[in-house]
Amino acid sequence: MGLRLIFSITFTVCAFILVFLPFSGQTMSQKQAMSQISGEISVNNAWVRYNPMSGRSSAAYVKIENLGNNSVRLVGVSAPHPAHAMLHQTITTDGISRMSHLDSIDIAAGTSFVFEPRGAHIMLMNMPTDLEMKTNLMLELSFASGKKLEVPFKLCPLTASEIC
Ligand SMILES: [Cu+2]
Repeated sequence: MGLRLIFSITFTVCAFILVFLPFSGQTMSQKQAMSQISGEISVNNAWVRYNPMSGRSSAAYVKIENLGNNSVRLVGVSAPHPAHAMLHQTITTDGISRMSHLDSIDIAAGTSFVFEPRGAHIMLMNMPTDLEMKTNLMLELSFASGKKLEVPFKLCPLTASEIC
């Protein structure tokens, strides 16, 4: 009886390790691949809702985390030629959404700012129409301190509501 119980516990533990370890390992490496840390700034989930159709405008989203003790100010984003990028906010009043330009974004110490669909976004204009899906678009984030951070943004389809 006692031996059976020990065997059963051992089996359960082994099964648990076999079943869950590969998955937790995979999740960790995926998270690491998506996260980029430079000094006090951590960047996660950088992606573009890529619109290769007419108009050539797309939007980029990212989470920027300030791990430091001082506030940081994002003052601009630049995109590779011929595209150009702007900081935008979507404001919905009485059911009507419109976009407004943001000059800068302050991120207080220990907090994060999230660019996401229906909220703040990095507006991309004059985008090339022939980019390969799931490749990366390199955007450069500029901060008031003079720091510049080059970040790979994954190209995702128009239907995506989060990183693909
Ligand atoms: Cu916009």
